Amino acid sequence: MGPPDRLSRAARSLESARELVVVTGAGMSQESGIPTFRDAREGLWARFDPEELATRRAFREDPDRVWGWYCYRRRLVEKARPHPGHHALVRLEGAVPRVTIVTQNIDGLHGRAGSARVLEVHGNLWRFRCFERDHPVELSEEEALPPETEPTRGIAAPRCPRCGSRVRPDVVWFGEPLDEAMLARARSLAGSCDVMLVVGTSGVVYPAAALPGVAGSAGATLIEVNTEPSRLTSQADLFIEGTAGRVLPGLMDRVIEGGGFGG
Ligand code: BV8
Repeated sequence: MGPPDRLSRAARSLESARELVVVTGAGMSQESGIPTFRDAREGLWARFDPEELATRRAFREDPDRVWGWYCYRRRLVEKARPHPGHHALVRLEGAVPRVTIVTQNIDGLHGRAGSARVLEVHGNLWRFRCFERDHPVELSEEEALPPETEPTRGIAAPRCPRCGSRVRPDVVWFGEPLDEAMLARARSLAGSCDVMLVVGTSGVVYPAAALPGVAGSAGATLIEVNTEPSRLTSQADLFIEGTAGRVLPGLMDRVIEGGGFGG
């Protein structure tokens, strides 16, 4: 009998886990048809440099361009469906006592798949607030998803009914702080989990990219699933090469075979 393969080794760790934290990035949504930020450097997305557009400055200078970019992304997300990898993470909740997903993604796919505990540390592009005063704003379907236009053409951002300032997506832009309470919760979970699964993230963007280090320093087992090594791979106890949509169901099958809840 050869050494247990990586999936089986990872399954053994998950079976004995009491608290699992799953950190996900854009690679988790890639098989749902949403381009990652790295892919975004090519093709159509080349004109949309997220680090340039996902900022207060870009919105202040050209709100219609930034609003149009988010409308385009909402249309992509609206057409997207959770894939077997998202559903495998939901199934994990039946095999590990406490599972929390800490996602950098703003597409809401983990929630749509049925994951019970999701921390959207960078917000959600289906929620809205106004630019000047952060008033929460409810939009109609028509305003949130205007008719298909050229993704590069600007779309006039709606106005806040309370103060008249432009409406923006309720997401964390570069240079903006994450929600303090949510970040504190994510850090606390990272420090107390016994296994952290890191899926589909390049580990470039902070402070989210520091979470695996918090977990590893606190003695958690770090398992990474990615199509290629990332900036976090050197910290991982186990690196499983492959896509989220294929590796996670395979991992879950082995955990079920192993008999579910840790002893
Ligand atoms: C802040 C929402 C401070 C918007 C996003 C050190 C400490 C703190 C901050 C910094 C720091 N150093 C630099 C900073 C500034 C900055 C930062 O980290 N910059 C980077 C570029 C160096 N951080 C910030 O600005 C943060 N704010 O710290 O504020 C502060 C404090 C007080 C007061 C004022 C300010 C805010 C960061 C959040 C920015 N918002 N998203 C939007 O989406 O429009 S970030 C956005 O980009 C994503 O959310 C995500 O976080 C990041 C993209 O990374 P990934 O998700 O990893 O995606 P990527 O494409 O890079 O990689 C995909 C991976 O998947 C790859 O590894 C690939 O191999 C793999 N893959 C592909 N396909 C698959 C796959 N894997 C599996 N299966 C597949 N099928």
